[in-house]
Amino acid sequence: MGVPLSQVSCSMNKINLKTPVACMDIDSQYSFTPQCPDELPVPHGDEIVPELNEQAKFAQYRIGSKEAHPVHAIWFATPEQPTLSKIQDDNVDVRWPKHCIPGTKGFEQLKGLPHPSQYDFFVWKGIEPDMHPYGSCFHDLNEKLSTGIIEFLRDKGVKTVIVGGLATDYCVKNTVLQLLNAGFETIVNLAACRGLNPLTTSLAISQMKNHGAIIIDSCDVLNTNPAFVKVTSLIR
Ligand code: VGL
Repeated sequence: MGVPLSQVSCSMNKINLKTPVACMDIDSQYSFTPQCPDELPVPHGDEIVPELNEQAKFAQYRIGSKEAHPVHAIWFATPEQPTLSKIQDDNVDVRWPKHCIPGTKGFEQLKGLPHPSQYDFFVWKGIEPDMHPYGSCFHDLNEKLSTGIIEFLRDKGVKTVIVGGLATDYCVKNTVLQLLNAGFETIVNLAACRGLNPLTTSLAISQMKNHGAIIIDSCDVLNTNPAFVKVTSLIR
């Protein structure tokens, strides 16, 4: 994460809690950690688990997402067409190293998180070779094909979502913007996120904030806010 936590202002006084609350663990997979150095290692990406589990204590519903990319995706970077070079197609934008291929270590959920089957709602995305979405709420870049997250949250009457995961500057940012656009009060827990690149992470935090996200340094701030109560449940 590129921005010292102390530089990010916490605006908890703006939170107007309307229960129920959901939390989200976005793409918390080994491909985005230093444990998979040839994939998309996010510095300290493997350190978010305790904070993801902590924020889940404030949520009635826990949602997860994983990237699940095929071995023959069209957007894989090559020596000739490196990472971040542009690719022209309807549902891809830039090239990336291979990552999150089912059956590999990188696809696995970080140790200490629940098994996908234990979540209240879970999404696998990017399974088509020519589709690489970022936000977890839509399968396509044009945001037409819902993954069902928004509908699930609305069905349960959720108004507030606490978000963490990897990476702050890509999938977390896009998911947060989608949730805000759908009308949810969205809290980004920085201690539960890490970014790929310091500059894009800092820009992502500003962008999320400008769109109305509430940025918090960690769950400590929820502990001291009487509007938030811890809930107990089997997977927390
Ligand atoms: C991500 C870049 C490429 C992410 C996924 O999960 O943030 N970033 N694929």
